[in-house]
Amino acid sequence: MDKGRLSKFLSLLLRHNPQAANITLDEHGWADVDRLIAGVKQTGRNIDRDILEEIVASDQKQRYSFNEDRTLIRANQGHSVSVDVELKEQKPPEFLYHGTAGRFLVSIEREGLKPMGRLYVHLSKDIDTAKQVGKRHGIPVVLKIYSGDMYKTGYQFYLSQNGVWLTKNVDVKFFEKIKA
Ligand code: HQG
Repeated sequence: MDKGRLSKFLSLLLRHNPQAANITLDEHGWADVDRLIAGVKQTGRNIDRDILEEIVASDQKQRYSFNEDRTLIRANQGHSVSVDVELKEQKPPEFLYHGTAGRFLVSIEREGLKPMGRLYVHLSKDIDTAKQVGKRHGIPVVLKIYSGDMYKTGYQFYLSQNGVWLTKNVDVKFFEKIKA
């Protein structure tokens, strides 16, 4: 199996559905590496410690981390299951960006940005990254987020291990659609 597909399966297990390989995540989102490897093997996929290490090291978005002694692994962000990955609360830059698809705009302009299936709304620090995120859903649209103003009014922001900005929701008054 190619590493891209195996990495997608890891995302599924470590963010959304650990049961798919019969494993569990602890309250901080960690899975036991040996159990993960055994569980993935049981699904008929080819994996071992070296393959796993390579996927983690070469992942373009640095989606996964090991703990210090490399016995545990977790996804850095993107979860739908309720885990606390010990995100650091941080003051955001004045502006952040959210990439979405044109077909969601009517709803977003009515309700604001919501986490939908995940625990947080995902925001990017630059327009290009946001555009790539939006493309995953259709014709990309980029929203400029007034994160500085949000922060001043008490919204909390978190920066994940791999550079994704997260917040619980974004009210309609804190974004505008931009040409990207
Ligand atoms: C949209 C990838 C209707 C939202 C990326 C988005 C990211 C609404 C979609 C990470 C809405 C949710 C997350 C509302 C928000 N009405 N639609 N009120 N509020 N939406 O995939 O941000 O490759 O859960 O705009 O790089 O696209 O997985 O979130 O289009 O960081 O590591 O609902 O996933 O990383 O879609 O992507 P998603 P996302 P990975």
